[in-house]
Amino acid sequence: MSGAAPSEHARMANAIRALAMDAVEQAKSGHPGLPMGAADIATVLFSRFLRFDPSDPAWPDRDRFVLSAGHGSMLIYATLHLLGYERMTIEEIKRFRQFGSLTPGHPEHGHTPGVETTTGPLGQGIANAVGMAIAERHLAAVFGGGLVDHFTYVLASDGDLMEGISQEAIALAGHLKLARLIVLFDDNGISIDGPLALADSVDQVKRFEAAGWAAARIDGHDPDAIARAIEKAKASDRPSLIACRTVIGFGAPTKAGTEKTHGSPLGAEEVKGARERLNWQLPAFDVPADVREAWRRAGERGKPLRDAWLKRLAALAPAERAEFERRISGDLPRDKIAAAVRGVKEAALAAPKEIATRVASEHALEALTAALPEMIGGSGDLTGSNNTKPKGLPVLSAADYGGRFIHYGVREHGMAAAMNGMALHGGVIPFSGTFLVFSDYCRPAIRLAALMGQRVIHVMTHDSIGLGEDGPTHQPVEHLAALRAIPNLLVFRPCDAVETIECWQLALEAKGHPSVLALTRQNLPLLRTEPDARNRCAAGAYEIAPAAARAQATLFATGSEVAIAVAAQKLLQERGVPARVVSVPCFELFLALPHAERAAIIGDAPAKVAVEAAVRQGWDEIVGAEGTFVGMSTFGASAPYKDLYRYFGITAENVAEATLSALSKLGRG
Ligand SMILES: Cc1ncc(C[n+]2csc(CCOP(=O)(O)OP(=O)(O)O)c2C)c(N)n1
Repeated sequence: MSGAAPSEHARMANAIRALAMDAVEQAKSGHPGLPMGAADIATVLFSRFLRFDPSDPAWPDRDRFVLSAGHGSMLIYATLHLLGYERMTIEEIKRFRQFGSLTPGHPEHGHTPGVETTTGPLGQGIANAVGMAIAERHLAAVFGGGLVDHFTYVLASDGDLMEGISQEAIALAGHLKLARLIVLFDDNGISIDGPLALADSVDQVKRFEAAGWAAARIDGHDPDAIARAIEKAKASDRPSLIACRTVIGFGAPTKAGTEKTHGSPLGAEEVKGARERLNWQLPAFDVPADVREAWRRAGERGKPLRDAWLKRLAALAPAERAEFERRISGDLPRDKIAAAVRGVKEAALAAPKEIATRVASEHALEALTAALPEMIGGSGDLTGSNNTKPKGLPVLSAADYGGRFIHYGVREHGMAAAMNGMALHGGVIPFSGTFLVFSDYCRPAIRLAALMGQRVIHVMTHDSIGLGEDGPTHQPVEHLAALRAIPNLLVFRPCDAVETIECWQLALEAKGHPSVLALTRQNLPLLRTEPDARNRCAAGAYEIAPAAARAQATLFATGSEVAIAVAAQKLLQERGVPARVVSVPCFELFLALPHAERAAIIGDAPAKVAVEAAVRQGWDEIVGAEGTFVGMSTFGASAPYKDLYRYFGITAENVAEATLSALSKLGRG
């Protein structure tokens, strides 16, 4: 691979530096230090190694580049502009950080063509990249190296590597021997507070080596050293760290090498001085023709590679090609899903049993993973508890990337972020498991999945005090409310085996949404005993048990509490009070219904009572501020679960009493 002549390289890198300084100056906010310091790394990577084609930013076999230090976003915007990504015009660079521009503060996936993922919260990007590298190896195993054969590169900062999530990601990548993952560490020894030495003294090279990586230390301003290190990393049989020693704010006359360049404009004087030092005596946003030409050539390197790839795709047998294209598009084989759902429902009805919804989920997964080869499961070391490994699903390992179940280890945050990376890569639908209470450990990644509209499916079992003896550290009470607070996330809590398969279907079909399936440890009766081809959960809420006569009360419940509400309905009927029961498997779908449909489901019975073994927050939207709530207001306790339900008053008797008392307050008792 022939490198650019040093002077050309320097001018190409300086173009990134100048655009970054100018854009931050114009926006009066942003981070010039990282783009200026890492410009040499980006120039070598993008002009000599990275495989991409600006005319088709989504080409499936492109190399992935994740700017894990997302605050340095001007690095990627400047680079995309120089490479000729059509929509990344100089006007967009000038509109850095302005509303509606393609150049937001931190690059979000789906916003800017050529940007693979958002990485605002440090550490997420490197963990996303692990998921991308997993997806790449898996699809290569399934479809062959002729179709899938690319690298995943990451530019990570000190902050990324200080975050705990990076340890989970690094350990997983080392274990899985993801040799096509190459992390370029912007080793500038500076973070916001000042020198890194204030807070950190880790030897990153040793740390990565300990996790099974190849690791090297180089001068991050020496293009040949960078190129040699990347070449070596590409040939390694392990993932690689290249610690590139750089100077933050390279070129700034008085501020380079200090935290002053990290996150604020350099100021007119400093920019002027930097232009002199870099020998870049041009007006703001100006790039000379020869430098533009060199970058344009770099941008054209990928076209023949993509053309050759398209030929290989075209030469495939039609069925294989169609399947590859379907999987990359993320479209589901609707008829296969429908048949799987039908089969699971019929089996549940044919032999009604009391089973936990986590077990019902395993039954659902047996059928769904058979129908959808793109589903890749996993668990954070709770496989037997989460029931996310249906029989026969082979393990994905360093020895067999074609497997479809990942033992993520006790690394919930890294798992959730890797799942985001897998979804972002495309061609796979990741699902995985942990306990609902540990959704807190996944939350930053779930939030980003929601922000980026990625279809990842989290099976979260042991979803209430119903888990019993493990006690309050393991018993979620506020988690449903906290998850429901995340925009664009679907939180499902099915009440029986039929609702469980329906919720699975909805989660899979929700292409632009992540989902959480909150499932029980304890057994529940089958409540949906009538054959029904409809997916009733699709409305988010529906009447599961009508009143015997004009309803005096509506009992709303989710998951394990629906059976309790149905038992309360009987008690109320015995007391001459007809009540209806509405199951609410998904708030978000319900609240998205048109007002009239929602009002019809809520109904006009005078008493509205919600039952959920969790805190009340969120329920007022359904039962109103004056409505009644039977649930939790404290942490749980350690005891057999039936004792806990009795102790906390989440029983049919108590629901019936609460309903009668609500009616009497309304003057109807
Ligand atoms: C999870 C998280 N915590 C805090 C921040 C705020 N933040 C942005 S950059 C940064 C650290 C900057 O140091 P470094 O990562 O070395 O970047 P550099 O100064 O080299 O640009 C911090 C704390 C963040 N973006 N994400």
